Amino acid sequence: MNIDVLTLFPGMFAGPLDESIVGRARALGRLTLKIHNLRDYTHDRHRTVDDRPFGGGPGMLLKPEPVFEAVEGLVGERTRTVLLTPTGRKLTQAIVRELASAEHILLVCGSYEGFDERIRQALADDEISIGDYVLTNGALPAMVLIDAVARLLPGVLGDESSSVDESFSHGLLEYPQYTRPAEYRGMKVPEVLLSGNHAEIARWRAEQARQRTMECRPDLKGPGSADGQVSVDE
Ligand code: 4FV
Repeated sequence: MNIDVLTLFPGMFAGPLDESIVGRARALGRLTLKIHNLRDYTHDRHRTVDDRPFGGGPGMLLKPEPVFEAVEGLVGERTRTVLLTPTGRKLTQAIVRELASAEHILLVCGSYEGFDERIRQALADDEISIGDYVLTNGALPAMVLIDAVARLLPGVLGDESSSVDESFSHGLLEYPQYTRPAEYRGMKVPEVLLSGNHAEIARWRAEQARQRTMECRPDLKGPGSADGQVSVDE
């Protein structure tokens, strides 16, 4: 997958996307990432990218010209142009899976009070928000999206199955997990997990996932079924 990012803060991308799983995805050639500075698409001495809103109001807006020039120079046949903006659809694992199947994604980071509306109308294939809060610019949302997508790319996660049976993959939170030691400061690992009885373990895990989801995230209704039951062999 190829990802291009259009931002006013290219320096913010140095570091978080060079390490760990995203770093490995790039090293493996599963992901190519290019960061573009929006100011490189201006032609005036002050490299102007923003201006005051018509009709008055606080703050500044991203002007259309540099963004149009940049996007039109970066999009291809199969590009999905995504605006990062608080007015976008809320990012979920389902949307991440959707984006992970794209060939080329162009991420356009917001800045100032936001985009001139014509950018949204004419250039956006998609608008995504990472949550209902206001950030200083769209760089962190872009990095969040890149991280979430990169780990779903084939061959990136050591064990593909780890992205199959995790939180939100069945619309449920993940079941509790334990590793050695079997007892720590008097806290014991549930017997069923030491039993080797895989059917029992799967039943326990399904029940725990359901309970935890009902307690912590009742807004998550589980895998499409009305009662939220997870069949053990899933
Ligand atoms: C944001 C979000 C976000 C709004 C004003 C950047 C800021 C400035 N983007 N999910 N939440 N963007 O807060 O995606 O343009």
